[in-house]
Amino acid sequence: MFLQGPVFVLSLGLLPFVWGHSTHDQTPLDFITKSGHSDVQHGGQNAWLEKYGKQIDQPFSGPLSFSHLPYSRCLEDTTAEFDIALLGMPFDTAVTYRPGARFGPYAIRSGSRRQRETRGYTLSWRNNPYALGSRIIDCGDVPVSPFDNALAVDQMEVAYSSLLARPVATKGDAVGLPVQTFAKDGKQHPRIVTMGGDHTIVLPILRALNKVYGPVSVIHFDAHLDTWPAYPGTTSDQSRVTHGTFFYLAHEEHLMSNTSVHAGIRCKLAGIEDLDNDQAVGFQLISTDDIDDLGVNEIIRRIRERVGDSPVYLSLDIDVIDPGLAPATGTPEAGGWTTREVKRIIRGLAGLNFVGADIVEVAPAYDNAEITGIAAADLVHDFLSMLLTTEPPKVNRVRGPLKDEL
Ligand SMILES: [Mn+2]
Repeated sequence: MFLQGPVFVLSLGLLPFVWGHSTHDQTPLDFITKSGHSDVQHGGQNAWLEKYGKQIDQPFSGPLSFSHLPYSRCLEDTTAEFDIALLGMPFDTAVTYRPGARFGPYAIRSGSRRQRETRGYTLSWRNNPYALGSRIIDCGDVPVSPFDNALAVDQMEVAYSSLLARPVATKGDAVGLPVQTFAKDGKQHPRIVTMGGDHTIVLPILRALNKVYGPVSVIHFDAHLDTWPAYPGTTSDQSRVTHGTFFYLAHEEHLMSNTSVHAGIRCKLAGIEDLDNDQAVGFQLISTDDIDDLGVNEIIRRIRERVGDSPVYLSLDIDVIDPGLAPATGTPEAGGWTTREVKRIIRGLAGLNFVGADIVEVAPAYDNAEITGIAAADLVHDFLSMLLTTEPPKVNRVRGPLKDEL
């Protein structure tokens, strides 16, 4: 045996103490049992089930999926059925400043813990996106390489393409959605709400969407243009692929139609020539200050007019929101929109021909009290209502009982 002479003797010497200590530890349990705090007659293997019922997940407990939704590793589980998939892309190795957005999917899921399917009705939308007949599940995260960006970008494209190619769980006309599709194959395809990840993830997403839909318009909420051709000092093809250049590359590859729009821009520029380049890439620009001069409704009108009836992809960089309200991001810019303003604009976009959406650049290492993760999770809830309704909700004037409204 492995017990050697001196050790064995020492162990025997300790035995009475260990035994006595152990017996003493049982005493509190015996006391609880006898005094009725623990139910002895329900001591069998189903004691919990018989006495308390289901093992429910509370807001602060249970495994982590977005809003406690059904979770499936959809890339390997080809039987998973969905109309909308939540998908994490934990990629952050193409940033120009703070890294950390690889933890974004985790932070958004964590920020969603007080949300759930059975409590998803909002006054602002007047609906619960989980109760509209479409199947929404969390498809987990794409296993992206943190060591090789070319490999990671390919992994994200292949993953996105795989899920786009799955059949929808529910036909659109069964849940009041348009049956018209912009897909080249004439079929309805699932829609994916991607949780980033740094903004580079949009390049493989647009590549995947292009194969199914052709070029799409992009509605881009961001403090930054992300249309720059390259960063100073760039010396290789791979180093052109960054979270500030992916739209330029997408334009080079003809992945976008020339009808895209930025909203919330306020970053510093090299000069006016950046805006000339931005226009050439295909974007109109709504600045952060425009919300004061134009108002929310005019911003909504301009976005809708710009993208029209084209297939639309929505990409939201959390840094569009003021860093006071969403500090956990890679390249914060002071003086942004409030979370409430962004949510109101998003409500005004319902009914456009959305083929997918994302929220990116959540980097929770820089967060305080989960403020950014909670804001991002709430915006994802808005995305779901936006994707599943055919027009913006009417102006909200709910006060007390709804009788007057009905
Ligand atoms: Mn940005």
